[in-house]
Amino acid sequence: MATLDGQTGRYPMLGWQKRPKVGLHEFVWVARNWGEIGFAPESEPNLVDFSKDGHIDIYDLMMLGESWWQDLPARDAFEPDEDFSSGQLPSGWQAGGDAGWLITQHAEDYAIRSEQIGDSQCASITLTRDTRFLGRISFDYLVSSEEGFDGLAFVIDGEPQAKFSGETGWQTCSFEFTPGEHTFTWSYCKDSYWQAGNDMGMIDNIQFTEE
Ligand SMILES: [Ca+2]
Ligand SMILES: [Ca+2]
Repeated sequence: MATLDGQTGRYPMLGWQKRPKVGLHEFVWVARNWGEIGFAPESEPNLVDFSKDGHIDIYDLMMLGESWWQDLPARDAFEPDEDFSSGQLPSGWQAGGDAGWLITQHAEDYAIRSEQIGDSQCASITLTRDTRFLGRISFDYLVSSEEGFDGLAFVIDGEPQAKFSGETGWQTCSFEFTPGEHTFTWSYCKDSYWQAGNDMGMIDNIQFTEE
């Protein structure tokens, strides 16, 4: 079996350069047929991994193998599609409403948080994704707000999916979507009076998986 490229810290890659995100069944097929596919150690190394661009490389296969070993669902081994680890708001995220969202640090990690807003205002951020599969979006959120009155709403294509309010601590949630283009919006909104806690919402680790 090929080994990791220790000099660059990058990983060799297996084909499918121009494909959209590869489904789990294809991923499993490649893993099962690993020995027959062939692998050129001198081939172009690739920085990005399966969860980010649909390419399957040896690192992804190692993670898949680990997940099998632990008898866990394979997708638990995937990395998030967006974890804000660059420390900058990634392109494609559109601010809206009365204010937007900003990169913020929590512990030794980056996430995004709603900008400070006044009463009766909303800070919103939207991500658009064209997906070719029936899927599920999951993300981590933290809300610190006046419970029941101010909070974070998650909306898909204008349809509210959930509202989180009060002191939530970090939680994870997930929602289904159909194939096609969708807008995913996170809005921290306040009613006309009062505030509590840190008065904001945070999100992190956005992940798209095929159902
Ligand atoms: Ca993060
Ligand atoms: Ca309020």
